[in-house]
Amino acid sequence: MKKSLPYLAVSPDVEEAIASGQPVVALESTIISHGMPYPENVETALHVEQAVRESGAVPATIAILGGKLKAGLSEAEITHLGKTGREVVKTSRRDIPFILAREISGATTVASTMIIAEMAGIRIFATGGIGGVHRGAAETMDISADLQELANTSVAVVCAGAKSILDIGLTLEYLETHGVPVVGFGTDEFPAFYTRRSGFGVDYRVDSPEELAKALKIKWEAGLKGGVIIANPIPEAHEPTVAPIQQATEAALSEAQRLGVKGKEITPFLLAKIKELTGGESLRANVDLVLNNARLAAKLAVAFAENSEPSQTPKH
Ligand code: PSU
Ligand code: MN
Repeated sequence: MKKSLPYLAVSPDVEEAIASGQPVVALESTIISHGMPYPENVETALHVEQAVRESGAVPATIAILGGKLKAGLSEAEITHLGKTGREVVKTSRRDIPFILAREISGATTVASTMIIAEMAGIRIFATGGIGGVHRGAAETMDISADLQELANTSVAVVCAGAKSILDIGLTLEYLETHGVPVVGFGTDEFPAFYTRRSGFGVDYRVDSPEELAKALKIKWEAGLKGGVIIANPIPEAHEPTVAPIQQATEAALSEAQRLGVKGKEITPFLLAKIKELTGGESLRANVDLVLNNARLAAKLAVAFAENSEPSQTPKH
């Protein structure tokens, strides 16, 4: 299907894959510019792309560059985002028109990556963790725009759950209200990003990409628009010791409060602080879980593409 959306620029390999019904996995770019330090951010982004390829799908890293919504970045573009880091504008739904109009670089969050993926015709997206309802949201009303996007935009997001910097219980309540299914891949428990357990359950446990692909296809075929969260816990072998991560999280939250960090700055601030306080342990876990999510997303994209074969192709 050829798209002629005026601001969308899909790279040739991604375009070709979409046109021929090959599996494609969308990847976000705020994790590159704001989620990890240089050079680990660039190395990770390139490894993630490689992991997607090795698992049989085409990676489409998404960002806004030079007045275009780009799906599929070159190594040079990924390096630019990683080196420029927090100077790149963290771009959610509200920011998109201004970043395009000014023709400056925008790193896409989960929300804006979903928007651009859907425009391009990509249904499967891998990231680290989603934004959510922040602790203290009853006062601050800080609820990530990611949740609203999941309510409306038809893309499945593979993530390692939501970080304990958030209020995980309220995040799950919000998702329930907005009709977003929360699926545990091989787990009954919603994972807490760096760690495998949160104490909260998932709506459905699914144990194979095929079963997941079938449910996604049915959801969208039935006209039920909106996203799906596929929560994929960090592998046991890579899970850091829980207590130091929790201590660092609490300390980072107090520090943010003391300094009055607010709005879109909070998530990047907390990630950087937790990394510092854990001596890099959280970053190592972050890299591992993103790779793990990329592999699952690719397998899911493969199953989804098989399931979605155009009807002229005879089926077994
Ligand atoms: N979670 C992570 N790493 C990240 C982010 C979330 O583990 O880099 C980024 C994602 O891009 C997500 C965004 O969409 O933070 C959420 O920001 P906010 O909380 O301001 O909505
Ligand atoms: Mn926020």
